[in-house]
Amino acid sequence: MKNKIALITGATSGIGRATAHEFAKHNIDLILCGRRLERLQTIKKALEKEVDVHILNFDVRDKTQTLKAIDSLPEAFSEIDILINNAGNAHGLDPIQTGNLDDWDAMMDINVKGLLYVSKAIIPGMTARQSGHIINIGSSAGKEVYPNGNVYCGSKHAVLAITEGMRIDLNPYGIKVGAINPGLVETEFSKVRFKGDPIADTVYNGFHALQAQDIAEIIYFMVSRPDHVNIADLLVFPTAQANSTTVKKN
Ligand code: NDP
Ligand code: 8X3
Repeated sequence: MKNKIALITGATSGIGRATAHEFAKHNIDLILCGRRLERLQTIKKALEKEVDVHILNFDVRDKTQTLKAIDSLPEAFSEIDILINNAGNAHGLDPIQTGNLDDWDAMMDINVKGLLYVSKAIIPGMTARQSGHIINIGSSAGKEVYPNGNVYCGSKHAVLAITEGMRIDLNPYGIKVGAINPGLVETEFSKVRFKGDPIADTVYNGFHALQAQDIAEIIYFMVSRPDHVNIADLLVFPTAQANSTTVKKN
C-alpha cells in the first residue's frame, strides 16, 4: 500500500520538525516547508533514509510564493493526505497601547493569513479526492487571553474559528479537520517572541515544559485514528501549568 503524504509547515524547528521525525518513524512521506533552506536540507538528508521527502522553501506571508511552491510539487508528492498547519510564532509581549505594528503584522500575516494561503492551495485536491486530514496548530492562547498577549491571542483565536469553519465546510467531503492547542512548549518560540532579549532563556526555567516531541506524538495519534474518528480539538498543558497565567515553579 502507498505511504500517506503529509505537508508540514514550519518544519525547520520545534513542533514541526519533531512531527516530521515522528511521521517518518511511521512511514508517512513528507513535504517539509520553511524559510531556512539549510535546515530543510539537513532534515531531508536525515529522514530520506526512512521515507520519501520533498522540501519547499517559502515564506507563508507571501501569497504568490506560497501558491507557486505548492503548485510546483512533483507528481509523486501532489496528492497530499495530511496537512499540518504549524508555521507561526508570537512576536513581542506588549500591552496593546504600546504594541509594535510590525509585530502585529507578522502575527496576523503568518499565523492567520499564511495558514489560509497554504490551506487554499491544498484543499482543492482533498475535496476532489473526497479525503484528507487537516490539523491546525492553535494554542492555549486561542482559548483564553492573557495580559499582553492581545494580538497573538487574537491570531490563535482566529485559528480556532477558522478550524471550526473548515470542519463545517469540508464536512460534505469526508475531510477531517482538527486543532491541537498547546500551552508552554520549549522550542525556539520564546527566542522569536523576545528577539534576543535574555528573558527568552528564562521562560521555561523552574518547571517541566512540554517538549516538541510531546506534541508530535499527539499529532501522530490524531492522524492514526480510524477513518470514523476525528479529534476535533485538544488543549494540552504541561502538568505544571493550569492556565496561561498559572504555572507551578520550583
Ligand atoms: P518554533 O519557533 O520552534 O518554530 C516555528 C516554525 O514556524 C519554524 O519552523 C519557522 O520556520 C516557521 N515559520 C515562522 N514564520 C514563518 C514564515 N513567515 N514562513 C514560513 N514558516 C515560518 O516554534 P514552535 O515549534 O513552538 O511553534 C510552532 C507552532 O506552535 C506555532 O504556530 C506556535 O504559535 C504554536 N505554539 C507554540 C507554543 C509554544 O509554547 N512553543 C504553544 C502553543 C502553540 P522558518 O523560520 O525556517 O521559516
Ligand atoms: C504559546 C503559548 O502561553 O506563550 O502559544 O501563548 S503562550
